[in-house]
Amino acid sequence: MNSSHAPEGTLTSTHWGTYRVQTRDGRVTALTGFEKDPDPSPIGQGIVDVLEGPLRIDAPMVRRGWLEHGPGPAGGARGRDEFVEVSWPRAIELVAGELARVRDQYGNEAIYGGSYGWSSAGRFHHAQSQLKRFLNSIGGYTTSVNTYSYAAAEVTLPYVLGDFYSMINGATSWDVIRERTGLFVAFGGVPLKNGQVTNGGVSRHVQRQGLLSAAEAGVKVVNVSPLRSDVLDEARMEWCALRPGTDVALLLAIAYTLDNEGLADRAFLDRYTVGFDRFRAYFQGEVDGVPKTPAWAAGKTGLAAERIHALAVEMASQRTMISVSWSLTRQDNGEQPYWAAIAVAAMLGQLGTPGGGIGFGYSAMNAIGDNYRGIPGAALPQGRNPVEGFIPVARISDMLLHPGETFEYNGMTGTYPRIRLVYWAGGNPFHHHQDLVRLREAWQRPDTVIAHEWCWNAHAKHADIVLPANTSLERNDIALSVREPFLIYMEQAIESVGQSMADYDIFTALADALGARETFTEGRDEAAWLEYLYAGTRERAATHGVQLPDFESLKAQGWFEAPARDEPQVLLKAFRDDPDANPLKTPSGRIEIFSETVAGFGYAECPGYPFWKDPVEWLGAADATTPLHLISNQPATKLHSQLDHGQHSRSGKRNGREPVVIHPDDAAPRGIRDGSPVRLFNERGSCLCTAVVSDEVRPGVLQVSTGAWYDPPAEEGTGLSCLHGNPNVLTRDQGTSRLAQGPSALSCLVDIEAYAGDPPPMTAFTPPPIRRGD
Ligand SMILES: Nc1nc2c(c(=O)[nH]1)N[C@H]1C(S)=C(S)[C@@H](COP(=O)(O)OP(=O)(O)OC[C@H]3O[C@@H](n4cnc5c(=O)[nH]c(N)nc54)[C@H](O)[C@@H]3O)O[C@H]1N2
Ligand SMILES: Nc1nc2c(c(=O)[nH]1)N[C@H]1C(S)=C(S)[C@@H](COP(=O)(O)OP(=O)(O)OC[C@H]3O[C@@H](n4cnc5c(=O)[nH]c(N)nc54)[C@H](O)[C@@H]3O)O[C@H]1N2
Ligand SMILES: [Mo]
Repeated sequence: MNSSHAPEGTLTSTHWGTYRVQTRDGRVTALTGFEKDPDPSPIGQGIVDVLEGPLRIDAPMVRRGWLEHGPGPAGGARGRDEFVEVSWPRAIELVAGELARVRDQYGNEAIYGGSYGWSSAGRFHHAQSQLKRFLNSIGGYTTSVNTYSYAAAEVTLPYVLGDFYSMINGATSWDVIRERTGLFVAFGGVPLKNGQVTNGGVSRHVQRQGLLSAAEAGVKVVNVSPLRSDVLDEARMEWCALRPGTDVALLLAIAYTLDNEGLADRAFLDRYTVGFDRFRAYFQGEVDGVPKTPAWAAGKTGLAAERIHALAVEMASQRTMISVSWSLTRQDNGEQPYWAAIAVAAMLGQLGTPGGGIGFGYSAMNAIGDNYRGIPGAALPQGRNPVEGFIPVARISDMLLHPGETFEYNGMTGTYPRIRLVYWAGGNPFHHHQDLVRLREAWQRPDTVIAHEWCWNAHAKHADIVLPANTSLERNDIALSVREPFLIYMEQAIESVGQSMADYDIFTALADALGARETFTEGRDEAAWLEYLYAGTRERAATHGVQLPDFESLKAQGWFEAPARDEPQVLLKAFRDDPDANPLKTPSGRIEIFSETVAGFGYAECPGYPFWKDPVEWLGAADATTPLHLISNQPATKLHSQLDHGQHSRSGKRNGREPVVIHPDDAAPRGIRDGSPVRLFNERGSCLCTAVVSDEVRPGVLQVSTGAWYDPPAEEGTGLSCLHGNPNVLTRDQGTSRLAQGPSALSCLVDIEAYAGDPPPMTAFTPPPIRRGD
């Protein structure tokens, strides 16, 4: 071995890539791409300039009003008060005391520990698992179910295809698409910006190469999206710029065309599906008197009827892969687009063939379509939660504002508990939730809000007690994702910044104070847990035919690469080969184009087959007050709100604010020019942005990436709810439907105007007022 060529720096893993950490004098100077990654993401570098500095939370902090008056509803002070620095022993005493008070007076269900969010990569220090394990060790908590990413699919696909996660992870490999696919119809595109990320840690970025090599091999890509940039121009792309939220209408008209022109594969439908005739009766107009013709769909989608007809015929004439982006589920009636796409794929009869059928979100993450034998890793055991109550994750404001009221979800009726204490570690509700003005009001209701954070974002600013967490550069960990080829030993690169601590050590101190230390730690420290989790991972890997090195060898090498699959992956191949031997996990074992179970729930908006209902907010309902549709999609320069304060994300802003992309036809009549400060608004809220005038959006559509740190003005009367450009002050806080109650952020109407005068200064990147040294 020639050690002079060994790469410099310890390895770290993040959701956006694996990097070598360069340090000098105990400080991080750069994150350079892992030598095994052909296409490293620049997002990683974003942490370097913010690891230390004014926005790093360097000590435990308590909101002054809480410290002086004790727990109780905050009446608007949460998010406005100053903070007081306290010592760690005092912070632990306050938090443990408050947990004990709430538990003893109101029971564990009064503690909300759903704590949704992505946190950082690393199996052991996964903040949400740490929190849940801790809360279970003291008697449990009210939890949340499903995700913000695709709740509607998580609930619906088990009824239609028997499962959702195996459908994502089982996506047909890019290699197969390159060789076998003729037409790739991408609803929501193949956005490479998103392929920078995989949850659990990316090691080798493959999306760019996957897409471009398919295009070079002759695969034609149709980008069905309001945004041209959802597919690289180089990728032989045809842009089909439909109105947002109308994919179901388009798919119904494709189904109608296939059926009426004798292009539907009846043999496939008979053998592999149930309920097609119920669906057929609907799209033929027998149920509501409205045949779902291309002309009908033209009125919904804004696409020409001829174009819709031609697309259907083109899809039936060759090997066609339908890709449906996850964004389609985060809208009003977000249960329906996947169901409709599955029905069309079934009519084409290509499910389970190499290069044909369906894929759930190519490039939604890096790992979709890769070709590795995933390593099924052991995770931190969370223990048992004796509290049975839960909420659908995006119903948090409803829960806080309407305790005791009922909600419908997936065929059952639940009751919102009365929450006294909210405990969050590893997520940012003031990033991810819709209608932040409403959330901010709801956030005043509990007695106490506790947050573990490492930076002064809106989530930290809206807590009563803020406990300073380490970043993953200040801890040892193991990263692996079942969807990625490398297992990484994440070696601590620097000492803890300020008084920050690992979430694990914070919870250990709290568990100790509450008499649960042994239950929480099982006598292990970080090193012992890593050995324990690695041993479990090694055992599991062996049962999957992957031999992992021993722990010391892994630490020495830094990484382990899982072998590629023997055969490239083809989604639903086993089912197609033999549906009797390999039935789906649906009641019938077949694809349920009509689901008796869902129909049995009696939800008018989900009759049990793919169904169109006009959304509440879409261009079909645009009027003089809200004429435009706002798309708030994933940001290219970061993951959600993480590292928004770092240099890389800031370099993507315009005049320091979040850009809004607007079509020239919408900009001109409003006197908006490229670079103009603008105000976006609707009845829920308003925010400042900087205009980027471009024809890469469809007319009538605005695009603002998510992730700009929420920045409510300190003063009343500015007419603004956010000074920075967080689109979630505009989005609607409404469940997708009663079936999944998922978030419906992408169904949102707004208006925009040029902002007259000097915009007020931003405060998102200023820490709150802090009183030190009491
Ligand atoms: N309008 C709109 N809204 C959306 C979406 C959309 O498309 N449009 N998308 C939704 C989707 S898909 C998602 S997944 C959500 C994402 O929402 P979140 O996952 O909540 O967003 P993040 O910004 O990743 O939040 C992670 C937080 O964890 C903190 N953190 C990082 N490492 C650690 C650690 O080690 N310990 C602790 N204690 N904290 C840590 C970070 O500082 C950050 O504040 O947003 C949703 N919101
Ligand atoms: N860089 C980066 N990558 C990420 C993330 C990130 O924050 N940053 N987040 C990760 C997470 S948590 C998730 S869940 C995935 C999400 O993956 P996606 O849901 O696929 O991501 P989005 O960017 O929200 O949406 C993809 C595209 O869908 C288009 N679109 C929006 N509405 C409609 C519609 O009604 N119809 C059609 N046909 N198209 C529409 C938008 O133009 C958008 O660019 O991304 C992951 N990858
Ligand atoms: Mo997500």
